[in-house]
Amino acid sequence: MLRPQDTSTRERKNLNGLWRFTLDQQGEGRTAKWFTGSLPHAREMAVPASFNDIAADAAVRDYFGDVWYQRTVWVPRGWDGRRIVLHFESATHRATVWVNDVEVVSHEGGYTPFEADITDHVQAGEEVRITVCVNNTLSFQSIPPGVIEDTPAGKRQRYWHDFFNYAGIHRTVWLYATDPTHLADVTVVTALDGADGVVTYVAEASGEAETTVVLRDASGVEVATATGSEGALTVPDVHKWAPGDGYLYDLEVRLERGGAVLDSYHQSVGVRTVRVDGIRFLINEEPFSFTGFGKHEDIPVIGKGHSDAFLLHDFELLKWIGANSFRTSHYPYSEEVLDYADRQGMVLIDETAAVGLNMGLGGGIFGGQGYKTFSPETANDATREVHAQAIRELIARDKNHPSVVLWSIANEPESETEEAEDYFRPLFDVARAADPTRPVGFVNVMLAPHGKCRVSQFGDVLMLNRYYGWYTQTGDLEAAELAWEEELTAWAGDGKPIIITEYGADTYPGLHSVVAGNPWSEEYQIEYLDMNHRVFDRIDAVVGEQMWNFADFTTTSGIMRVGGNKKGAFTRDRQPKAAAHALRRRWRTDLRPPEPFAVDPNTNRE
Ligand code: BDP
Repeated sequence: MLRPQDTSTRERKNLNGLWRFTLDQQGEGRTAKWFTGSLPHAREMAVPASFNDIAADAAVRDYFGDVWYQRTVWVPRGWDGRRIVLHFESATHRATVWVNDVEVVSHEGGYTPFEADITDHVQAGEEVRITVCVNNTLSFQSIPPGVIEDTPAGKRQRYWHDFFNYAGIHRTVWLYATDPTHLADVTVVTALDGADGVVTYVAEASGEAETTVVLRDASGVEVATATGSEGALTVPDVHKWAPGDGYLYDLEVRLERGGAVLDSYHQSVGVRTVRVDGIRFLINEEPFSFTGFGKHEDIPVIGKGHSDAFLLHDFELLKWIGANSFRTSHYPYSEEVLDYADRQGMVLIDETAAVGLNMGLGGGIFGGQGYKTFSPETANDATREVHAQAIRELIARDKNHPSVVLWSIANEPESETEEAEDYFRPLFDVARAADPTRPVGFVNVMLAPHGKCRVSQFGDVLMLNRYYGWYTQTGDLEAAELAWEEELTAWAGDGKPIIITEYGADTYPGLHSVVAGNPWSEEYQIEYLDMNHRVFDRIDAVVGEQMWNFADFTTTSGIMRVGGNKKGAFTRDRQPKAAAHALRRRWRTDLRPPEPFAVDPNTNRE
């Protein structure tokens, strides 16, 4: 599926704005066919946005089940004879769409795009009604998983991931038009050959036509051309895409018939290579060391709705602090984020929404979960198929982004059991079949330490989340340092690159402590980070540190959380905690004072 764009042959109409909206508390909308007319009891709702925090109403915020969105749109008069497509960049966690009375598409998974060819159901120059039933209920067969429990107070949605289950239409909705003969997909893979770049492309078309490709550099100068639906282009003396240098070429792919251009699509291309070599992670054959964060899409009022302003501001802060990378924890982010990361030379670990597949977490002294993670009744073969599809859709969507250097197929799943090994083995194959060019891994949890984890054997890279000094050895950083170094040394023995994908301490902004070892204080967050950094610096296999989290974020409420997760280097409204300045001093090599001259006490005496 191609991302909608305006070109000489394509035209888009943005459907964002205020839609009619209603909760379907009785679950009656489908049987009552709400799509056949104006939605009952509708209020207005912003698109894109999570619906949860818009209303000042707990019944809306904590709602699970079907919600309905509806609007009308005029199909442009000039689109007669064109192929007309309705495209959703995402709807969380699943949706069914009707155009007038006709169901046109259903999609499972809250963070990847889907679309429907609606040519047969609309007329150019006429108005149509679009109705979307979005459902945010989590089950053991959804990614991420959850469960609805019957309690004396009624049904409750429960899930095992540590962020609020925001839902709705989170990203842009498009109506777009192409020629009936159109490009259906474009794939590019890049390589380096000495000073030259090689861009291999495959273009899929919907019908018979000649394919021509033109590669232009960033100033628009043509550097290579080819014909045919697949081929390779050589870029003499290539300007590589590299961390901090988001140089992009533009590949125009054209479908032509009898001299007429039927379709033209522009695919940006960053020429770079990625490879794991022993304990090193190589970008363009040079060792790369990740600095940065696990992030969230989480913004006041709009929740997981995409915001261009926050996108730009977050990247400014990432640059300010010296982050060269982040992980799209714990789901595929908006495509705007990926495009911008490409242009900014930001390096991404791209993650599926498989988070919370671990009943061992959240149990402990607060009561067991009462579920087994993997069993015929819980996460089972059907779950794995949904998970496999989530991996395929992530890779299909993001395969052409040079910023993406590593796929993360899950965050902190159960990985110490035989069932986990059986569940995950084929999923690594799914990822590698979908993209043979990038390393694949998953993020390991503290409950499956070295020697116990049975899934890390499948990864090209080890990604570890550890909270020594926070969830264990709380406040005792000396003990934490010893335990952490011991475990990390064992992992280093596996001979793979290690990226610390989470390490962090909840910190209440403004809480201070003059004595060391005082959790929740701004000082403790810095002491905690310093301890971690000492350990990382002693282990050669550690090629990355991504602190948890970039900013404070919203979670379900509970005694472990104070108005959300407070492990941010920045507050939720993006003000720096003291730790942000400390990270900046470590990561911004350009701000470090020059090393003092080594003075030989014997020769330098006056
Ligand atoms: C890890 C999870 C992350 C949590 C974090 C925490 O990967 O989603 O928010 O710990 O506890 O378990 O802060």
